Amino acid sequence: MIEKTLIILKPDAVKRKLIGKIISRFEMKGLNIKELTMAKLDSYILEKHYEEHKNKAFFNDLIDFMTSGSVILIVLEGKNCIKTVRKMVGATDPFEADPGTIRGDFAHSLTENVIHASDSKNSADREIKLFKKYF
Ligand code: FUP
Repeated sequence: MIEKTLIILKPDAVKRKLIGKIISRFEMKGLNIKELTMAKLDSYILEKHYEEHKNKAFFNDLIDFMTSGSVILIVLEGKNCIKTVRKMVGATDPFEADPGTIRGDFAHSLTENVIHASDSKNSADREIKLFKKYF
């Protein structure tokens, strides 16, 4: 099934000049870039984006990190795109993420873990709508 998913290349990826390498992986996999923009996100939209984590101890650190610099927002499209991209991204904790995955290869912090990718069709639909104003 052809699907769309939302990717955020986080402030650490931009600061560490990793965005080209990461985007290149999606291109090599044959996924299509439907939208791509650089933006500085505010805490209002991020609190909505991460609302499932509102009561977690790491929530404030996560919002501070995500507002600490520019991000790249991308809508990718392709066959079984949501599951494929999640596999390419790897586990949330970079020390659990397999080598060959984006987090496994590039991330070394649980909060500053380089990339976000929608985890289901419902999340993808919700997140693409939430960030639509930036495209
Ligand atoms: P993921 O879907 O892999 O991005 O992971 P989650 O939705 O579980 O978590 C969202 C973000 O919260 C992660 F990318 C990093 C951050 N996080 C922490 O900082 N500490 C934790 O213990 C768990 C997640």
